Amino acid sequence: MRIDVVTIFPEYLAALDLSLIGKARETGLLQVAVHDLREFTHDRHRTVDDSPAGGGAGMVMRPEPWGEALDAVVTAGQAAQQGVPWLLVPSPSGQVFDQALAHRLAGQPWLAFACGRYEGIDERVIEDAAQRMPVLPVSLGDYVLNGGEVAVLAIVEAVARLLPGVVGNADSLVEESHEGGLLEYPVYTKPATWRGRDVPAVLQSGHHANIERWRHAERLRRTARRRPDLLAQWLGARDPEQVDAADRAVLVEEGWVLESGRFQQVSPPVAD
Ligand code: JFT
Repeated sequence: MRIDVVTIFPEYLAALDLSLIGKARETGLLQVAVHDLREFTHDRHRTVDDSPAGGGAGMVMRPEPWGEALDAVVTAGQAAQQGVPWLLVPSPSGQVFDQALAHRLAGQPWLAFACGRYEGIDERVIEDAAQRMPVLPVSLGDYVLNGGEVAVLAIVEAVARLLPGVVGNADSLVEESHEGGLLEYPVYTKPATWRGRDVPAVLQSGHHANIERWRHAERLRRTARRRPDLLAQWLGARDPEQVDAADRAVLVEEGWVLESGRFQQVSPPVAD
């Protein structure tokens, strides 16, 4: 996969040299090129911003450097790739990035990212790019960042680890994909007792069926406590009769009961 990133803070993307992503780049599974937007300015101050049309607070990124930068990315990439990249534009107003989108992106040969700052990028840049390539405005989540760079780091990491050969242990990905819709179970390692706290006895029993049952129950418990939105989705995908007695017991412990054919939360979950 090829990834191009345009930013006014290329040093911010230095983290992509490290760890699994750095390794994937060394082995050629991933090609990453980071471009400094200011290289596409022509004035002595290398200006990338100007005041907002119509007035208002802050500054907006001017379209001309963006137009030239994205033209250069497409032209340079086309030597090696056929076609055009998908252009991802981090934005507080984008579709929220999730694992399903990570999987779709992992199936693409070429991604480009336009990292803005200030109040955002002149909208005509997005409209113009969309005439030549698929453009996806994406948000990392419902909180406020100062620009797109952190979103790019997160998205590139989420996508790269799905590429065959990038995550060393293929079992990790298989395990994650199964039992979709619930949070992860808690994990422990040695020593068996630490500061008076024991690793749960079942995990030391060697009884694999009991371990699987316990882990599933803990996933359900955590999801009920921390993510009632995910639990509602998980329950929505099953008939109440498909929820077995052990799962029902966990749900009741966490304040969910079967009432008029539906599981409902009856008491707020206790703090964890
Ligand atoms: C914030 C952002 C994401 C994501 C891109 C650009 C400028 C600053 C800003 C903040 C609030 C309102 C502009 C960005 C994000 C997220 C992404 C930009 N800003 N307007 N904030 N929060 N989850 N992705 Cl360009």
